[in-house]
Amino acid sequence: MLSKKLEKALNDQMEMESYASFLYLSMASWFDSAGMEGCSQFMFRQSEEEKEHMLRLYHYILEMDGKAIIPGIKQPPSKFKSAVEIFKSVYVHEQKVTKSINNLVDLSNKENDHATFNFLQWYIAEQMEEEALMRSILDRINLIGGGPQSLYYIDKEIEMINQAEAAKEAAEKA
Ligand code: OFO
Repeated sequence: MLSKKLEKALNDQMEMESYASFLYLSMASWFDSAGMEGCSQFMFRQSEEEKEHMLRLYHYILEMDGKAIIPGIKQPPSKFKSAVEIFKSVYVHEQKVTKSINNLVDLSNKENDHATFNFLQWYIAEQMEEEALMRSILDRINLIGGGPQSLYYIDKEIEMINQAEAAKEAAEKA
């Protein structure tokens, strides 16, 4: 059984994951309009991942006899300055999510809720991976630099990363 405080905090996290899903979907749409298909597919897959993160919380709350409240999601931005700015802001957003997960872990400790503490370990590992992935994308974008065809090369690079991530996910699910 979840404490009321923890139930509320897990529901708030559902909202955060849902917002990330919509934000990344909006970025996927922007990339598609910019003709950057590789980046668009990457952000679409990230969006789906965030939805899965939200659903994982949903199922856990129900399993713990709590009430999962389906959140209203505020509209994410639809205009972005550039591809580089998008990846920078994804990194910042992921850091924000990590902080929120860390706060949840602290709360589960305070409430002496070992089951929730254990459940949250998956998110800790996931956030470490997500942050590392974003850092490596930003490093590669830096290496590509700002030459005339840089957007083309960024798109190709992200397309390859996306394929590798999709293969990794498929292997984990198999
Ligand atoms: Fe679910 O926040 Fe990113 O990974």
